[in-house]
Amino acid sequence: MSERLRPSGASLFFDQLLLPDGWARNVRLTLEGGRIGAIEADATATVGDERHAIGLPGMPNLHSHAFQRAMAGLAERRGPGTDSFWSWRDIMYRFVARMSPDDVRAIAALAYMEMLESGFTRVGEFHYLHHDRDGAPFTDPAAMSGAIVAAAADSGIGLTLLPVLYSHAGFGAQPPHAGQARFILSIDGYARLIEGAQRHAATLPDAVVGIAPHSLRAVSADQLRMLAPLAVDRPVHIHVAEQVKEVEDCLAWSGQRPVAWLLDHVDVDARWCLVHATHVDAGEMAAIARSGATVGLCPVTEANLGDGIFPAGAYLDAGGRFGIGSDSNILIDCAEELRLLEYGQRLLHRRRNMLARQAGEATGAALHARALAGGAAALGVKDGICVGQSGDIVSLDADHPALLARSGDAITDSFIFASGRSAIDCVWRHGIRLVQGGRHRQREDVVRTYRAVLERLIG
Ligand code: NGQ
Ligand code: ZN
Repeated sequence: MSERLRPSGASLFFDQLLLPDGWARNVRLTLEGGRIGAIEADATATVGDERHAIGLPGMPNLHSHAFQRAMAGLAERRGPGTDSFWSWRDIMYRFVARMSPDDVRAIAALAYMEMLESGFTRVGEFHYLHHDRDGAPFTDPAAMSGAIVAAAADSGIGLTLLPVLYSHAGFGAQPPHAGQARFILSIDGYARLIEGAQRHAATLPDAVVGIAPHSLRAVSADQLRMLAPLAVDRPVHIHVAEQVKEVEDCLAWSGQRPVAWLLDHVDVDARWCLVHATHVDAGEMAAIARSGATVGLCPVTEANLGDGIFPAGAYLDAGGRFGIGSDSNILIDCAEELRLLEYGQRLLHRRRNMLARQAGEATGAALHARALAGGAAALGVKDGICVGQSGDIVSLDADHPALLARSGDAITDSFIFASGRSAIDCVWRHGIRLVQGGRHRQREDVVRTYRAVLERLIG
């Protein structure tokens, strides 16, 4: 972490603060060395306390491909055929072919700054761009992971780095396409990458390094088995069942649907995050719930890429756990991910308050609490504002019109459905106030560097 983002001691006083067992009033919270030192509810503010009206825990963003932020909006023009996820991916491959580690650092720093400004305080970076532009490994095989770690340090966001194993173009270990050359690793190369990534990540205050087989398309059944020893005690993330074509190809290859195949052949447990899992049947949903795994939902990207709508209500009925991610970073907005998750269900079922589970439950507050718990589990950290935890806190502007005369869960509901990020005032991450008045402290520098990179990549 750079000098300018060093944590210091501070005491914060919130009129209302969302703690693990609900909203508390008049809460005095001390920060020590980046962590929460003490929490006292029904307290009296003392001189020197920094006063804020409303505070919530920062949200984990469990799935990001940071570099894709730079092409957001550039794949929205109709092509000659039927545009799909796969035609978007061709455009994305052409874009990624040009990026250097410094480019990735600048783009990721911009994306992470925007995440912080929207209320995300930790990112799960599902990182598969490993090699140089000609497909050859860098001298440091983890150089690109180093660029991601540097971007996390530049922005101050918490990082769960998920270096990705990518070896094949399709089910049954098909040879990779030319456009995938920068991603390709063997199991041995992957083990070295994890070591290198761990070395880079050790420079951050509370980084986690996990394991990420890209998908059942890109990693063979044998490779999945060989990953098991590397995966001990780490988060494990995989893309699964995002597109109907993937379900069809998996059925043709194995006779099973992707989630069913995964749960049958691999020991999936609470360390796992199944990203998307859009196309699941009732049996698969129940099996995911039993495994304790988290489903990583990315509603904005899933809408943008035409993936489909995850059956979230039925999945919650089955007792399933989920978190949210910004994936392609077409738009970076924590509240919007939660809002669209609920709205997809409303549009599909023509009902309201779909993801609250019982009468009287506040929908936005319930979504927020579930995504917080699921996201933290998926990223290998503890959730919520508790003593000993990293000081990852978001304050809201109580004078925002959408929040006037609100208290308790009505605040969370109004934030998610009625104001979104425009109500965010400050964001602390590891005890440092990185965002104030909705703007990151390093916004100008980060945007200046990003602008130079974009002018070269696109201009
Ligand atoms: C990715 N993104 O890895 O960036 C993928 C596209 C693929 C999403 N799945 C590539 N949303 O899945 O083959
Ligand atoms: Zn993804």
